Amino acid sequence: VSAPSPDTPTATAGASSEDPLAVALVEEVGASHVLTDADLRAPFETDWTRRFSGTARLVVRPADTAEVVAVLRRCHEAGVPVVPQGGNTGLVGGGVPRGGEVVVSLSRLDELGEVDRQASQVTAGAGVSLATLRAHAAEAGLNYPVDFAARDSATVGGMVATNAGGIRVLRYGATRSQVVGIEAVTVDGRVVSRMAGLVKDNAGYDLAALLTGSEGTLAVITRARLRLVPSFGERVVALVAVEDIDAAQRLLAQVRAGAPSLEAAEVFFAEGLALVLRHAGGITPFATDHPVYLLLECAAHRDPTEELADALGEAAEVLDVAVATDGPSRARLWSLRESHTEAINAEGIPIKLDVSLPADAMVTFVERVHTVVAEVAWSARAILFGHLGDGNLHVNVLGADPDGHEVDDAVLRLTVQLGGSISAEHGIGQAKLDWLPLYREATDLELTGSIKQALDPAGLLNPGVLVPRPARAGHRPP
Ligand code: 2HG
Ligand code: ZN
Repeated sequence: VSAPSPDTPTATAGASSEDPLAVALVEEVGASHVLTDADLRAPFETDWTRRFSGTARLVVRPADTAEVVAVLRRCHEAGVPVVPQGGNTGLVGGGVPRGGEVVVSLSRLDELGEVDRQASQVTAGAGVSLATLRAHAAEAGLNYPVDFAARDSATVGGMVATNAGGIRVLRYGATRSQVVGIEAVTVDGRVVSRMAGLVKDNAGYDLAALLTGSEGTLAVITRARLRLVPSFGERVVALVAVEDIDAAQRLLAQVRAGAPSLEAAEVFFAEGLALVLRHAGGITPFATDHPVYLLLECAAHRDPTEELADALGEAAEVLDVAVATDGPSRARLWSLRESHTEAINAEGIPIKLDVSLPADAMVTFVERVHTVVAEVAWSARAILFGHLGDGNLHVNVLGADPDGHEVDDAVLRLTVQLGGSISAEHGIGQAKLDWLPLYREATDLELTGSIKQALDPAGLLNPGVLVPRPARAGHRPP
C-alpha cells in the first residue's frame, strides 16, 4: 500500500506502489479511493446482467469535479484509457472495463442542490441516485419525470450518459428532454460547463444534448441541471388483459386519444408474467391467464379514473381489467411489470435486446421474433415486455449461449428489416457495437467518428463502446 493521504491515515484499500499511475492517483484522491485489490475492484468489473466483465487496472473514486479533472489529467498523461461508471445498472456493458482500463466511479459526486421552484429545476451531481433525486423533487412538491425499476442504484451521471428512458417517456420524453444544462470534464481534464439553467439558449451547438447519450465516449459528466415537472396527486393504474399485441396497440391508440392524462403504457406477455410470479412473487389480479397484458397509468391533479374508464369505453379488446387507485394496489400491479428484469435474471444469464419498432411493424415483429430466435438457438426462448407507448420492446432471450452472437444477430436483423432501431433506450455499449453498421449508414458513422476524434483524439474515453473501431489484435468482439 502506497503512502496514505492525510485524510485517510488508516486506509487499506490503497494502490500497489508498483503501479506509478496508482501512486499518482492516490496523491489526487487519497489511498482509500484508489482500489487496486481484486476483491475491491470486483463489483465494478462485472455488469448487472453478468454477461459483461473485464479486469480493470484499478478503480478510482474522485469526490468532486476538481478531483475528476485531476484523475483524467493523470490518466491522459499516462495514455491510459478510462471507463466512467455510475450505478452500474446499464444493460449493454457500457460501464464495465474490457481489460486494463481505469474505472472512474462517479458515485461520490452526490451533491444535490436545492430545488429551484421558480425555474422548476434542480442541479444534481453525477453520483446522485434516481430514487434520491425523485424524493428530493417530491419534497419540494415537484416531480423528476424519468423513472425505471433500477431507481435505487442508477445515478444521474449514468442516466445522462445513456439518455435513460424508462416508464414515463410517453408523456415527458427520455433524459435528454430533462437536461437543461451539463458540466463535464474532457479527456485531458478541462471543464466544460453550461449550468445556467436557461431553457432558451441558442448560442451555438447544443453540447449538453450531444453529451447526453454519448455513453462516456466524449467526456465525463460530473453534474446536470435537470427539469422538474408538476407532481400529480391523483393516479390510476389499469392492468388490461387482451388477446394479442394487435389488440393492445388498438386499445392504446384509443386511450391515447381519449385520455390526455396518460403517462405510461407498458406491455408484457403470459410467459413473462409466469416468471415474475415464480421468482419475484406477487399475485395476478385475474382468475385466468391471458396472452397479453397492457398496463396503463394516468395521473392528474383531479382523479383521472373516469377519464381512463371513458377512454377504454366498451372496447371489445378488453378481456379483463383490474383497476388500482391507492398507492399499495398500484404498486402491486406495477411490480408485475417491473419485476421482469429481476425474474429473468433469476432463470439465467439473458441475452438482452432492446429494440424500437414503427407502430405498423410491431405485430409482425412479435409474430416473427420467436421463430428467428428458435432458428439459431433451438433451446432458447424469448420473453418480451416493454414500453408499448414508445414502440419499445425488451427482448430477453434465455437458454442461449450468452457468449454467442447468433441470437443478437437474428433479432437485430429482423428489427432493422422492419424499420426499427437496434437500441431504443439502453444504448450501444459494447453489446450492440458490432451491429451499429447494420443500422446506421456509412456517412452517419463517419460523422460519429469525426465527433469522437475531435473530443477524444487518442481514443481514451470508454474505448470499445458506441464508436466502431477497427479490430485490433487481442480484441474479442462482444
Ligand atoms: C425496463 O424497462 C428496463 O424494465 C430493463 O429497461 C429492461 O431488463 C430489460 O431488458
Ligand atoms: Zn425499459
